[in-house]
Amino acid sequence: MAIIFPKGFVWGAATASYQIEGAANEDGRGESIWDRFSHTPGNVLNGDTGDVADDHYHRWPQDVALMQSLGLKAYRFSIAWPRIIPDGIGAVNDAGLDFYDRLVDGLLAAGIEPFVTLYHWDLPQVLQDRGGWPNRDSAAWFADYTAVVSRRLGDRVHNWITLNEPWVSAFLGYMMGVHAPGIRDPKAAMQAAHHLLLAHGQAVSILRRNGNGATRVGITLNLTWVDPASDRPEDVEAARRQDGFANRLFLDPVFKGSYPADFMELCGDLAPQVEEGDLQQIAAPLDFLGVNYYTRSVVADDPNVPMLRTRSIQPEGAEYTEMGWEVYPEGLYRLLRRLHEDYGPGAIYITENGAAFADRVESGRVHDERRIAYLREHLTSCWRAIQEGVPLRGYFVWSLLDNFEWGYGYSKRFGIVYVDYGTQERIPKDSAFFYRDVIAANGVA
Ligand code: IFM
Repeated sequence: MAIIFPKGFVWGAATASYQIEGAANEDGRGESIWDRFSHTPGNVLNGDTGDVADDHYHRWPQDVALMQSLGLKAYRFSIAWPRIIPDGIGAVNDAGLDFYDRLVDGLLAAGIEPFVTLYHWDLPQVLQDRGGWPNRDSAAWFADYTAVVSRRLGDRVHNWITLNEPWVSAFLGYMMGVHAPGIRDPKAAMQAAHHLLLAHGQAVSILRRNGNGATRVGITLNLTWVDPASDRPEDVEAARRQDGFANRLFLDPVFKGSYPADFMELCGDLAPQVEEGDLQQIAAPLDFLGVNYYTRSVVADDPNVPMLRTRSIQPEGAEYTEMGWEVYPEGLYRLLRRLHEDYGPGAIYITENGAAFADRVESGRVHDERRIAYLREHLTSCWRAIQEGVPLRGYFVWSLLDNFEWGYGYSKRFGIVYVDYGTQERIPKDSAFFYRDVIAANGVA
């Protein structure tokens, strides 16, 4: 059966600044929390850093040509805040703005629509030294940065994503300490989550003001489908708690203007300080929701685990990626249906979906059959959701290129294009050719 997508469906690929750019010390770029974190021994596998990464800062024309050769209609990338305002606040570094200006022009000349993410985790280190996201001033810092970027690019960039995965910024960065800035403080993490959302809400009107009337604004959340490990009422309740933490903690304030009461009750003293008017700002109307989906979550009740009282289960017999994530395309279909029914965003984009596998180059080719199967199955889930009325308008594969996978360094390859880190050669994997054919056919054979 052929699966054909609606006319105008946006086919894209996504990346993020620190994961691909390199050129960490060039043209006035300041230090980010990921520079500091990755250069601190013990934080990143093999001591890898983003200093060079894919050298995209220098090779972007070649990368845009590669995108064009695949027929991409859109490209999602992020802006490195420390390139634009190296001290976090104050003086603007024109050379940083110039880089993104050239990239945007290059994309438009190639017929590729830019989708710009303002924050994909590279906070200027100086702002972390002032307390980072747990400091309420962070919302104002972000507003200033948003204004600078959108004044420069708002005439040509129509699609803006304020934040990428604020759940990860707050909880991996400030609670579990496995991401920059490496802090383990649950209370600070909850406050960071709130300030990230506030920063998002305040940025929305700035982006609209600096656009040319065609501006569309969204936020990207990492969302999951949560299943209980069994039908036991305790496990079903555990799944509800997990859903509160993983999904509703961000969806409810953005789309309903309130935090989920059941989750806030669980938080007790850890609940964030929320000021009068914050939630109205956070719930600023959006044009779209960006969804990053990789896997589902299966949980069991576990009274020994503080607060959430849940334990993750890895279902037996399932397929797992190199990240240890279960391949579960049905979860994407169910998630999309649920988002449509419970939150009704005007449009949804899959802003990330993809998988890491242990790719190998053989005679100049990378036969990544498992990635092709992963993509095919997840695209089928997207198509099913569209048939049932979900306003899914586009899909961005994660990722265009193999890149710096945060705490895992360069050990995990998510790209549809292989990167030889020794030579910086780009080798399109079989999945890139598969995706090229999907785009050309506007569907999956
Ligand atoms: O590489 C990351 C990306 O930066 C954010 N979303 C998940 C990806 C895979 O872990």
